[in-house]
Amino acid sequence: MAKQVIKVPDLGGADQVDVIEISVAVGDTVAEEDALIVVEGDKASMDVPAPVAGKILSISVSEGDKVSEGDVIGEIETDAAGDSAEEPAQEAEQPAEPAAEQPAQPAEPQQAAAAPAGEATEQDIVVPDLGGADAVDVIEISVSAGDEVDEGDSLIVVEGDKASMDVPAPKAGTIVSISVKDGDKVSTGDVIGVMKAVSGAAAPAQQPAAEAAPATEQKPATPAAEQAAAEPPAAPQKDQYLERDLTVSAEVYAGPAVRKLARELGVTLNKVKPTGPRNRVTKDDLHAYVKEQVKKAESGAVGVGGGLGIAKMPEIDFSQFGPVNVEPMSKIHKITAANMARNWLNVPHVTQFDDADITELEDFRKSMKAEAEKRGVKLTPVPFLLKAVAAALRAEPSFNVSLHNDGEHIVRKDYVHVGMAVDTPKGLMVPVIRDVDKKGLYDLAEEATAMALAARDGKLKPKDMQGACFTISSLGAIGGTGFTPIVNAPEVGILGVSRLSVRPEWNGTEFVPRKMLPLALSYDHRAVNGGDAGRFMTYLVSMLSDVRRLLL
Ligand code: CAO
Repeated sequence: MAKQVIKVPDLGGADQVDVIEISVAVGDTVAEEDALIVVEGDKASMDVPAPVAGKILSISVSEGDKVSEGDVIGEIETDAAGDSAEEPAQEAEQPAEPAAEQPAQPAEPQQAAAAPAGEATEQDIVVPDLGGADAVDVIEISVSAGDEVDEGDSLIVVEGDKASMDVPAPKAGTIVSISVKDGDKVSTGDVIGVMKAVSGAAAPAQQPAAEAAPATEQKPATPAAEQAAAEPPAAPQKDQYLERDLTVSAEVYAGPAVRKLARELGVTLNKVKPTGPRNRVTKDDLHAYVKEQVKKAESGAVGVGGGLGIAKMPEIDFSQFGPVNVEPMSKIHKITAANMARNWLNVPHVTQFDDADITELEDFRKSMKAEAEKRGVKLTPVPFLLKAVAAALRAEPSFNVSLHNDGEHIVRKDYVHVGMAVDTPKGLMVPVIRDVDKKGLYDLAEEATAMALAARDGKLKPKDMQGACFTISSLGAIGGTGFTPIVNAPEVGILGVSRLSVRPEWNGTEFVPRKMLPLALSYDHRAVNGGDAGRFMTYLVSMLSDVRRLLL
């Protein structure tokens, strides 16, 4: 065992950077390179990594302190034998960051030729010297085309494994274009956009080498934290982080370790309330946010800001009430359960009811039954329903849509594929009959029977159950006077069909017995409004009530 002091590594000559996060506590065991504290200069933040693996004996700085290269920030106990207790081991003074993680100042001299003061010249914006590293992540785009920027303003933020930094505007001017996006990878010298720079006496087009801070002038593996110190002070010094937090609420400031943890936890950083210096999100903020979400979910509390916050079902031992047998659910049953819950919770349902007078349709169907059987086809009401639904989807295309995932578009479909719910011993399956609007009654009858058989025999392929625009769920053969079906999203409508009954209907002079088919149309009220639903249902009923129109 040996004790070793931990010192702030090479900060590229910069002084007095802020300690913005303490990532470990006394007693913690850390691996070599684990983040111990996070420091931040004006334009970059970096982790100070553990120089060796070991146990943290002390941390002598606090959040908000200022530190410089060589400052002692704590002590670590290592397994290595023979190290002096007083002298820091070699590693403690080594530059902390591998080159890949230390984006530095622009190494590229500015490309534009010197121009008279005040004249605008277009120039490429290039990724500055990343210390030889390749492919760091673009994690933020801070400007867009047309924005006016001051020299040194952040244009994009890039992040390596342990440090993030702003890529600053090489000059004051106007952004013409930014050619990278969040998630792209960039390397030194990559062009990330074009700007119109305003040349002036104070900012010559060709920066002097000392100001450009080319890679060759830097100490090897210079940490990112204080790269900005080498920059010429352009616009009045301002706190970019604070300013951007106030103006662009979507932007979040956090150290690389916090960003990494947020990614691991699946937390969107801009939902977390920052409590760190300069409104930065700390690890504690992340933990507090996750704890709060878990608590909300468990208590069932519905937050003002949204979230379903559904209370968990209590665990019940049913055997205390009588004998029970616990069986595994089939795969289909589990998938159906998950889909139903998802659709029920996500889709604001409305169900509209009506009865179709199918007396004539039934007379026609019965008259055709024998002929159909000769052709090997069973003519039930389902093929007629398929045909009527297809006609209604063409006549009232407001139902032949899906909501786009981006929440800003509607997908209108120019095909008519209809799903048919089939009750099978293993659970509910919904095969899809394609191009229903182009098929005749016999074809539909044949296909519906074949699909129902395949479903019951477990022979449907995944593609047989994809692509429906609308679903029919017929419980007519089973019974019931009505039910409210759940929309099979991303479809926006489903027709529930119940058992027909013979009822006295008033024809204007007398009551006559009519065969009435109860229909229930559930729809997603985000995509379809009541008027559209009313028209769709009325059209559907008129088609089913007038078999001649249906067969046209
Ligand atoms: N009213 C009265 N009788 C009806 C009817 C209705 N609405 N619909 C069908 N029938 C009759 C048929 O005409 C047939 O009688 P005949 O043999 O005398 O002609 C009989 O009921 C049996 O029909 P079927 O079940 O063989 O065929 P189908 O075309 O009516 O239905 C299918 C096919 C696949 C839709 C059906 O078998 C099925 O699985 N339905 C259940 C769907 C379901 O589970 N929905 C709920 C989903 S949400 O949980």
